Amino acid sequence: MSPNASFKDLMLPPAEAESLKSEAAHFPSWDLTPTQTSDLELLLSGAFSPLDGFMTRADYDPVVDSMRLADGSLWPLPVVLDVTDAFAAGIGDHRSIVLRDPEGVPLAVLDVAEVWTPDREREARQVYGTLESAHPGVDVVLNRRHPVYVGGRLRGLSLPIHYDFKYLRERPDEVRARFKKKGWRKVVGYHVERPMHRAQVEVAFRSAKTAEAHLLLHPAVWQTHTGDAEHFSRVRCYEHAYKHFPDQTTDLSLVHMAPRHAGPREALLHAIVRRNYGCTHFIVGLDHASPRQAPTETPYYGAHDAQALAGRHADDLGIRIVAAPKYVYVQERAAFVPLDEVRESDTVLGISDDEVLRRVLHDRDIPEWFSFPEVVDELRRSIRPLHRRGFTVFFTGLSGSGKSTIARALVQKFLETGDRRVTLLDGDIVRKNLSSELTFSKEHRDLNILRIGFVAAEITKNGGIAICAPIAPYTETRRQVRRTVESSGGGFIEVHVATPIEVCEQRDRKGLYALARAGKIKGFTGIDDPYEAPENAEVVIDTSALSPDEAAQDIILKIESLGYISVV
Ligand code: PPS
Repeated sequence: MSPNASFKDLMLPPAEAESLKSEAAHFPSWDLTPTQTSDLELLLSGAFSPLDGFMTRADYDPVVDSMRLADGSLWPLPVVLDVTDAFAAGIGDHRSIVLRDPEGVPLAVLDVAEVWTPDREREARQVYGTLESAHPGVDVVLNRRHPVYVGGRLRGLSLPIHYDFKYLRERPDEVRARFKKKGWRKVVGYHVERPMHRAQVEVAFRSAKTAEAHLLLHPAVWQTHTGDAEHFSRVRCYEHAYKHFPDQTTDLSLVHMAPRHAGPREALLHAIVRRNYGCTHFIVGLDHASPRQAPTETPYYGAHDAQALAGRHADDLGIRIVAAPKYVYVQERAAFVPLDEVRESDTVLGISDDEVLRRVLHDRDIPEWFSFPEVVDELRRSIRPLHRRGFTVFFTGLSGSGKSTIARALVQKFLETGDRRVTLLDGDIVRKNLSSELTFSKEHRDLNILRIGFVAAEITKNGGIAICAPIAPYTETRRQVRRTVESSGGGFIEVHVATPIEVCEQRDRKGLYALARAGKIKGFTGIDDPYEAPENAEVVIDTSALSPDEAAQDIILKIESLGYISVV
């Protein structure tokens, strides 16, 4: 495949798609994850052209090591279909599998060329330059992907269906056709995945002017869950920002593309996608696609790395790179100015994305020099301040550690203030109702905790307080619950009730430790079953030193310090 290979989508003509659909009913069927659905859409629509399917090792290995496909053309990141061991084993002699969306609609047939177990550590190290799980891209590769990859060509049956902002979602061939119709021969693409304020508008507008090109504002969108309010708000912000551009020379369109957090390599991918959408130029800013390291907020990659890498591959990309400087606001000039044009006497003002969010969350002022009033109103309308959001207090600790007692005290205290609905999901109560058929095997304990997490996330999403008090002995499962709750838009406060086992055993309120010691209960947590203590719990409590009332007060203080309880 040559870098300038002509653009091609992977959709079958309708009649062929219909007949393949009936045949596919007998193929092994894989339900795509949201990220896989997003990749599939980019592959089928031709946005990932020249790729013609999910990668086999022949492409994957050189892409991971040196950003080249098997034929030597430039491709910066793996595009893989990860599946479970069980599914991989079930493929057996089948030569094709069918890929479905969450509702079971068949979207494509993958003609299987290879099934293999990748070295995901190598992938993370080569692609992201680190093995730190705190890096969000590394976390996906190491902890969230299934262990087996399936590679092969795709035959597209139907593109994923979106019900939101249909008028802004376009395939590459549609955008190309519009450029042609309008006579736009030079178009600079602008990738954006955060709300656009005045500085981003300056970057896009001035870059287009520098390149003497038309401008395609091309935000990448994805939804973390159904009803993700931030997604809708972000797109409405783009619509507001778009009105500030000259409409004769600027277009707005959305591309469904989940972030990969891969910094410089991802900048190349963003450029290739825009090439396939018909752009001739692409804007690469400082810190392009670079995730930030907590708690310092410093980017993982060098500020100029993405521009430098894109510059080195300019001939291979098939699209010209416009390296955009950072624009800052200079108070004396009441204007945005490239950072390298700032004089020593200038007063430079800036507000980081995190600071904007903090101000919205805490109902604080956002000045007009920074953003457009409509954009700020939109953010305020859709991002609820923390003190009006829901949250989950998740207790974890040994049996008899005091979780339930403190949880009950906390419920009473929240009910006293009465500003949010409170639901208690106590270990014992859940076991009697939601999880009555489950045992205490690792698998069933995990299932139990994930169910609690699911219910807690729903309560939190709707502005309530969920108080959970299971043993929850496994770190990874607790982490999954945290992710589910946090992605529902609310807070997650983990409370480790770290009462020593000797104290729990001495109390032995239910007589279970005695039974476990006598071997009458097998697999009892802390006796002959593991408890993995949390390392980063928001609150740690030892009830041998604190009364339930004091413990509940400590938790309330922590929740207050996080902003979920406020004087405003
Ligand atoms: S888990 O591991 O999170 O799914 O456990 P959980 O749902 O919280 O249930 C814990 C309560 O079940 C009782 N029980 C046991 N606990 C631990 N191990 C074994 N094998 C076991 N068998 C029964 C015990 O009363 C726990 O209640 P608490 O309130 O924690 O004392």
